[in-house]
Amino acid sequence: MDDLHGCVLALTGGVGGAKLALGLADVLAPGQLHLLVNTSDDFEHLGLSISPDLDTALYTLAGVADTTQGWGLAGETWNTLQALERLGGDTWFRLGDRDIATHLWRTQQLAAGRSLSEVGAALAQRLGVASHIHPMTDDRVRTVVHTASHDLSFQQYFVRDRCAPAVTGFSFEGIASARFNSAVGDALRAGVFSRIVVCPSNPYVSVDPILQLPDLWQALRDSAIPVVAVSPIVAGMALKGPAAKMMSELGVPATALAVAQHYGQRYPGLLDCFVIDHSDAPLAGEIGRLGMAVAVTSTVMQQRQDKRRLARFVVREALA
Ligand code: FO1
Repeated sequence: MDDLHGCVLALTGGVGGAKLALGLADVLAPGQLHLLVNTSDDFEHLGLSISPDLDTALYTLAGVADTTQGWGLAGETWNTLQALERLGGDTWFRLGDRDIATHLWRTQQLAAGRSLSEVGAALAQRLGVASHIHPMTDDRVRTVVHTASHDLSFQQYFVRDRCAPAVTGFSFEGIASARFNSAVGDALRAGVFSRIVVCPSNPYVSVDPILQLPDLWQALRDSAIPVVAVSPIVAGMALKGPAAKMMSELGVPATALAVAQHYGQRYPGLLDCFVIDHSDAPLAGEIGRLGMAVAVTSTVMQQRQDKRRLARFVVREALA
């Protein structure tokens, strides 16, 4: 177990980021990991308030996630969805029987006036998770996916349409008036964190909505805490999900260099170190010229030991 003399704040989206989050939870002392999780994929469906990325983090750290698909619960059954299908209801978003309990409970608690943070903390406590899982905001922010012909909500694009439409851009409805998570703001000011990690999540639809919350990236930059980001693109392919496809549709080469340029241009001075895979080592010189340190290691996380090894690397060796 690594005693860093401080906590780690990790910014994450869904399945790809949760892998490194699990490695970080494994190598840090209990309670030392704080996750700041994207909530712009959240949506209301069948009358339920669904927070996919918060639940992916929660289930992964609780050791109850379906590790094959990356989201939802292991050993899930689908009776409710099958019954709904017979009724002619909407079944494109697959909600398992036990997962539905989480959404029912969250929906009820939010309707009773509790915040997303309070509900998340209670869920984490009940599932025995020692890490702190913070929604990026308690306010409503929703990703809008733009295509040449129409706009889509994120889950319509991602799940219903299986990322098939070519994207032309993204916007985050509600972001201008959203306030970033106050517990994370307090912890930043109190000097609780010794390292900030940007997980290998999708830069456009997972990390951008977090960093574009008013004042957040500037607060992280000005904190003087080292910020280390892991590239979600390895050898021209996304570790998980549609990041590489999105990049080529946006006219950006699907490379680790382009991800570093994206972060460098949008959030100047934020990243102290960019971690890339051995297969992308030839890009190190050009990334370094963007004004950040570059660290090269194995970033593909298949086994639990890969997650722990990368976690140790980002908290200990990168920037050492
Ligand atoms: N992803 C899918 O690809 N198909 C699904 O039917 C689906 C259902 C689902 C239910 C609950 C939940 O918490 C997550 C779910 N996800 C599903 C994952 C989710 O849509 C994405 O992983 C994230 O929004 C992207 O970060």
